[in-house]
Amino acid sequence: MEYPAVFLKPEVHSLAKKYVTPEVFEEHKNKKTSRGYTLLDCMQSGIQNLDSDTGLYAGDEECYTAFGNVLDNIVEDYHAPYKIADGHTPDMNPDHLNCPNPDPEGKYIRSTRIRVARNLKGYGLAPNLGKQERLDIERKVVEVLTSLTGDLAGKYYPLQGMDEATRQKLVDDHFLFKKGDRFLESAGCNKEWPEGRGIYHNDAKTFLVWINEEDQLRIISMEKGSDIGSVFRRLCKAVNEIDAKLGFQHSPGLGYITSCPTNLGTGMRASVHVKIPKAHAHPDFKAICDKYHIQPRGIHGEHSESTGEDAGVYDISNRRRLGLSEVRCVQDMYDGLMKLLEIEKS
Ligand code: ADP
Ligand code: DAR
Repeated sequence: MEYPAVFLKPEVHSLAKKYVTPEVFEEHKNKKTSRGYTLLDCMQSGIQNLDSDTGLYAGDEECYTAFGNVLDNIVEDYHAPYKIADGHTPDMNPDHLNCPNPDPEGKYIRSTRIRVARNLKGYGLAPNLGKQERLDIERKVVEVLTSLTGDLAGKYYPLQGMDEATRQKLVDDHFLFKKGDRFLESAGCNKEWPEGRGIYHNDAKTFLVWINEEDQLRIISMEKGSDIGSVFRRLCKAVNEIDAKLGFQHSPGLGYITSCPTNLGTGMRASVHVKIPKAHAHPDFKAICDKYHIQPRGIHGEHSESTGEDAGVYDISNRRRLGLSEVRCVQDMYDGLMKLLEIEKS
């Protein structure tokens, strides 16, 4: 196995390139996890997508410790200033949240969504799952979800056999994932698509679970408007019930294990879709997002732009997910959002 020559190109700026130098690659290139995954396997997305920021997906939880401190370096770079030795502390108690509704009149915020990523113990991660494993995961998770009651009660809709109009409407209405993007494609997450993939949701579509996209589970709470407390309370209730019935990959230093290092820890992304054209145009917009650990996106999923009638509406979410609790993740989003709304209004 040879060091990927594309990494020598100046336009490649990924964390994989930064920390997998030719010397580091030589040291670890022949190592394999017990599921047979190599460092080169992990780097495929960053090799095939030169614009990657991270450029690496773990094929199983051993990847995080099998290649020396390569992944530790990537994790501690993205989630700075967290140090893995410090240990990750969770907090999913909604009473600890201090997020009064920021826009009760609905002048700016269209909708709120908070999601966490989870992966079952005893399986690989999305880039390195066999077809039968994916089907087993789907069966086990659906069995637990369809036992939920109250406002979490709902139905599972497999992608296999879903008519195209229904699928597209779910995607357009921001409920369902698109077929994995080019980064996930190169990482190997889209094998045997769409078998073993699907979406569970309640009638109101305020509680949803994606199965076998980038992670085995994405547990989602969302609703129109900006009642962040309500969205977080629903998510905490659902996660506590699901965590009690399924065992998830987890470690003291990395928290919940995910395929992408950026999602480790809480696996949580708390977002609002908010109309802030003036704040976005402000010369300090990027500096303010960096200061408040905010990641701006378009509103049609990662790597999308907000155009046409959605121009000026952005997906604003917390960037950090590891080394701070779930309550803090939501507070990060909230504090950054309040600053951006202050600028928008001024
Ligand atoms: P994630 O990493 O959480 O999967 P993506 O950016 O890929 O995030 O978005 C997944 C889907 O969730 C997309 O359809 C996106 O439009 C939708 N979405 C994300 N945040 C919100 C929000 N606050 N309100 C409504 N839809 C949202
Ligand atoms: N664009 C890829 C993905 C990084 C974070 N997003 C995830 N995991 N969906 C990159 O390596 O930059």
